[in-house]
Amino acid sequence: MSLELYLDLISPSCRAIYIFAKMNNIHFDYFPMDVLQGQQHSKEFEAISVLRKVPVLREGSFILAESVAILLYLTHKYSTSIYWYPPNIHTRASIDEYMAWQHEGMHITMEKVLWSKLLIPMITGQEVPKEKMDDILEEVQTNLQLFCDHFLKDKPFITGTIISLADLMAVVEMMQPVSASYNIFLGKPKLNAWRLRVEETVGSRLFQEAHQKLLTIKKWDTSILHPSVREKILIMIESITT
Ligand SMILES: N[C@@H](CCC(=O)N[C@@H](CS)C(=O)NCC(=O)O)C(=O)O
Repeated sequence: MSLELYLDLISPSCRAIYIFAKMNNIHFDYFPMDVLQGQQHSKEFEAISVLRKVPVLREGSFILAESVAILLYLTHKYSTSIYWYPPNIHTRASIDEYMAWQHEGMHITMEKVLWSKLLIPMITGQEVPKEKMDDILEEVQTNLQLFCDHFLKDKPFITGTIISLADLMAVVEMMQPVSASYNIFLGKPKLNAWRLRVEETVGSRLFQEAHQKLLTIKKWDTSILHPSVREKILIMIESITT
């Protein structure tokens, strides 16, 4: 039974799964998706997942959404290296803790920078008002500080001396502002050293491959937006600017 992964590498959680599967030599059939073109709303994809979001895993009749669930499933099912999600109960709990925190503490915050600094101006031709931008960037700095103080501390990686699922999920999120020319690692030597360690462990080639679409998003042709995506964008603009 083949393993199918429906991913759009523009999405941080999809990049984490892509990198994880490649690093662990998990063979999968890759179904590249384009959420900015609304492919998640197609009849074919809706038949696979009514959630209409990526990532999605399909293995025969077994279908799984949600990146954390997918990563854990791959960890349990395939013989992945033990350090990704070690059996020690406290180490495992620390990884779970980060993965529970990251959706609000990291994903939403980092996504806001990508949208407000790059995508909204690209799509609407209008800059996000400076006060709103300042609020967003302040939230980013606060959450990065929380990440450093609570999760990373003075360790090379979140769980200690070796990479885990938590590091992988964190770094792909932090690349979102980078694609909007807001390098959150600048002026943060400890955080930057951690990022370089993660990138080196993943392998620069695979890291770049997984991030290529995101880092060239400036070339995206916004004149051909799917109507549902345009609608979502308006909701996003509203939530950022009001
Ligand atoms: N909590 C979900 C989030 C999934 C999600 O929001 N995916 C986004 C890409 S990052 C998506 O598919 N967006 C398309 C849409 O909302 O229409 C996970 O971690 O997998």
